[in-house]
Amino acid sequence: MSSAGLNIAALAKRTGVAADTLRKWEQRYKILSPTRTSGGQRRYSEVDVARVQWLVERLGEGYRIGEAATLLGGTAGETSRTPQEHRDALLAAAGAADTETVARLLDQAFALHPLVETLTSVVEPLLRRVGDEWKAGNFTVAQEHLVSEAVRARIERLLADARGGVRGLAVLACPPGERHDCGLLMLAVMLRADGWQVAYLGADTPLEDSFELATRLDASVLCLSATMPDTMATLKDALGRRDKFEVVVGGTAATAKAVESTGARYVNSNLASAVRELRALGG
Ligand code: B12
Repeated sequence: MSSAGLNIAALAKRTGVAADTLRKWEQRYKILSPTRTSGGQRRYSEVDVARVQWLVERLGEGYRIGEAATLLGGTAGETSRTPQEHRDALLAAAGAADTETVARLLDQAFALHPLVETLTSVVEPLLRRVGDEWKAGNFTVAQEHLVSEAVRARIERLLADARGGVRGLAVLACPPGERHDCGLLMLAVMLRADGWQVAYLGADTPLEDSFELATRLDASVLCLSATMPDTMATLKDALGRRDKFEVVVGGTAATAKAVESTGARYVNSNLASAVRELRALGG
């Protein structure tokens, strides 16, 4: 922080929160971390400004101050976490099997960073690191489940926030035998945020059922996700039919060559560009 910093009156002016209220928040919830001048006067930093502004936004959404302060983390300094720092803190909490901290850090990451950034810079690398740690024998299956279930629960909450469908309808499913659905769930949330109506069917869904539902709902697109090589083998045998909607395949086991040989469309796995490509298809 610059040695100058803001005094309480300046902080109040910047944030629109009365100085008395700021003092109360500081004492009761420990959400600010002022430094002191040589004369003992408090000086607030830009991080403090950001923390107060963040709290004001939460209050506007209907949170009570105590709840919002808890979400913020209580200990001053946490809001300055970058997405990478959030990811590392989450990995450490998973390593310690600390479910409460995993849930709180996830809430915080989604509250503080833009959606696409939280998904691509916090959640996705976190899940991949967890997979690496599991493969290396450093994480148990229980620790891996702890993270993937917490992530699913948090993202499902986002999906439940209904938005009006200004674009088309997308059906999303994992083919039979494919249980990895976190990536597809992320795509579903991004599509919903982009204005699509979304029918999310999730893991291990019979292909016939996905096609039938997409037809019945008059969907613009059916998105299928393949993580395991076996899933791509299943798809190779089952696609290649003509439907009124586009069939799009993505995921780590999907390659452009393999997907296009089935007659379906390959869409690159990067979330932001996938949303743009899908928009062009029928959004
Ligand atoms: C969580 C997890 C599980 C969970 C899944 C829970 C769930 N509901 O998803 C459970 C416990 C069920 C599981 C089981 C297994 N798993 Co697992 N798992 C993982 C882990 C740790 C994370 C997966 C994940 O969510 N990744 C993050 C997401 C965001 O990435 P993503 O899926 O690729 O999605 C992104 C893109 O690909 C894209 N995308 C995805 N789908 C689509 C679709 C479309 C249309 C588009 C446009 C884009 C798109 O969007 C996302 C964002 O960019 C990975 C590690 C890793 N490196 O991923 C291992 C991993 C995938 N698993 C693995 C294995 C081996 C297994 C098991 C065989 C283990 C076992 N012996 O039982 C089983 C198989 C289960 C099955 N039949 O499917 C291996 C796969 C190796 C391989 N390629 O063959 C991995 C890589 C672990 C490792 N390092 O070895 N697993």
